Amino acid sequence: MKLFIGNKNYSSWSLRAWLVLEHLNIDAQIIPLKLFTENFYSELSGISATKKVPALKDGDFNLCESLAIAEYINETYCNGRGWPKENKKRAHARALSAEMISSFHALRNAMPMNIRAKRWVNIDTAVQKDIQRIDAIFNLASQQKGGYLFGDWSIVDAMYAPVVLRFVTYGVFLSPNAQHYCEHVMQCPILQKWITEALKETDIVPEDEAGIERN
Ligand SMILES: N[C@@H](CCC(=O)N[C@@H](CS)C(=O)NCC(=O)O)C(=O)O
Repeated sequence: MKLFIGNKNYSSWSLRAWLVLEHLNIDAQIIPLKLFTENFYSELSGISATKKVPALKDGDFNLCESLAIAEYINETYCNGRGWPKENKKRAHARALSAEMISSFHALRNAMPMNIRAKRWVNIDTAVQKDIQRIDAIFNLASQQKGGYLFGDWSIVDAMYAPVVLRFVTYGVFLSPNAQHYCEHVMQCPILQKWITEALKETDIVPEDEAGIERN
């Protein structure tokens, strides 16, 4: 199996799919591609219908879209252990994952994932609204044992991990419980492995460079 990903510093959707494979212990060859280059689009031709990453190749089966990749891995190789066991928690985790895909455009536009940067950006009303909603979601972890949104790690935590990284990059202030969730996510050795590799990258994607430097 092969997973095509973008630059680790910038590619939030790639990170989500990669985290799912790593947390669920699924072996795959990782193919790194440099975002927006000619080679990126030619490598993805015939593999990713959207010409975007992440893209999965499993034998002759090709799949794009991070959440679909997570579901495919979960069903095909993990016997469902990627989601919470309890059906209402599982439904809630799926709803929050769908919300991640469909929402938070203001936050995502204002604060692109940029792991190696430390910046300030203008937080307007729309971005503040997104932060407040995500803060409420992150508070869910405080009602569970295990540190993740539904206790043990599940796919929904992969969906929100890039947001945690954005909050670190842009120094966003959160409620104590939401901050505690972020710290728990940041301590995960799997995420730290991605961060370490992201910090070694030197390519710059100008459209994902936002804000002014902070200490
Ligand atoms: N909804 C898609 C989004 C994928 C996406 O936007 N990927 C970006 C990189 S993070 C990409 O490949 N961009 C290349 C392009 O837009 O040409 C998913 O969940 O996988």
